[in-house]
Amino acid sequence: AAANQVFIAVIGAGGVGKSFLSQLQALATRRPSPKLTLCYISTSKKALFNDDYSEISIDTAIDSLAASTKTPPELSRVIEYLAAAPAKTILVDNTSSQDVADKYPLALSRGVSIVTPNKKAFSGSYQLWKDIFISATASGAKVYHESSVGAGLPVISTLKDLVDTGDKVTKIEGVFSGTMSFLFNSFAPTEGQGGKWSEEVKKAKALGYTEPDPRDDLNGLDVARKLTILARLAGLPVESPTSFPVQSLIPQELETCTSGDEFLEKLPAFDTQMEETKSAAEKAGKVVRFVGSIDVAANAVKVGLQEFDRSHPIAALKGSDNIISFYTERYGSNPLIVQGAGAGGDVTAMGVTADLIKVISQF
Ligand code: NHO
Repeated sequence: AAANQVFIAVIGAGGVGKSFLSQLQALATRRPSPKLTLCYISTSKKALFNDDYSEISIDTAIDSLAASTKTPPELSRVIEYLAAAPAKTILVDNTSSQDVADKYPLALSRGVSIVTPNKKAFSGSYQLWKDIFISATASGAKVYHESSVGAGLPVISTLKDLVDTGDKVTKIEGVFSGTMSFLFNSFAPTEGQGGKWSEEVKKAKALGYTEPDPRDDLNGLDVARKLTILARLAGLPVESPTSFPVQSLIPQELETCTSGDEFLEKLPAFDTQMEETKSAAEKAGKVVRFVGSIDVAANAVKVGLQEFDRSHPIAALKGSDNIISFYTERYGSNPLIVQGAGAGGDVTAMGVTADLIKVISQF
């Protein structure tokens, strides 16, 4: 096998996937060795690859994919194709697909490393979580998912370092959703009026902050997934993201909408509900924010709205910023805090590209 070459397969070419490709292009130019060879790229509708693994040009990959007449092969066939490549391979999953996530144990057991911002594999069933790490340990293939929490912010790597160096994490809390942060910072700012709830939701989607379906953000599930991932890394065997209390901001009447678009269309009629939540907090001299917490000792995870004084660091966040506080024995009563942009294509792709570099450095 070629020691100076790494094959890369990219599944998913949306907001994050496109940003990742441009970062990959820059990385390949900056670091000519090992040679990073894109050998497969697909969306849910199309695929592009050559049976002899010959290179797909990274800078024109999106256009070539659009022009391709191939439909994506079955995933286990894609994995066999990668496992048979004449050098080490990395699968970059830039989808939010559960089907792709379910195939990680197979890929890892066949020696294919994985880097991904997709939360589904690590926040799905506890069995899948175990299968992933057992398969990776057995084959030596690597799996990194920094961007599954806090986009490119060093959240997962920080937590792993705390745990691996023998610190005891007692509590993790903060704002874990870029979309929710943006929504509340602009809908209920600490100063001034703020915009209409439904208008801000549309903006968050247009800015690439939301999940492919914005309802996954508003129902709290995205935050629940992130907390599931962090809780498991901190040692709690959380069964699933629906096994603890999660507050949804989806109006009951809109729970039956069949598509994200239909939901966005009907949302303005429910703006008054959110206005009421906002003014209730205002009357108490506070602002409302959407937060999550993991109490490790009490084995308790929760997600939902909470009121904060205007001077509180959580109230004062800007844009799509996340803030994550790690309370540990070593850090005492002053938590280790990670803060910054927590959503958007470029910052999410940054975490993916950095993970890719980590994997390559271990080959
Ligand atoms: P898109 O733009 O919808 O792109 C998805 C792509 O996957 C499309 O090309 C689609 O064709 C392809 N696809 C779907 N299913 C497929 C399948 N079975 N086979 C092949 N291709 C398939 O989604 P994004 O925005 O690019 O997101 C991609 C992944 O990154 C998702 O798993 C998402 O959860 C993850 N991610 C995104 C962000 C972000 O900011 N956009 C973040 C983290 C992870 O930190 C960010 C975050 O948590 C955002 C969150 N909404 C928040 O905090 O507000």
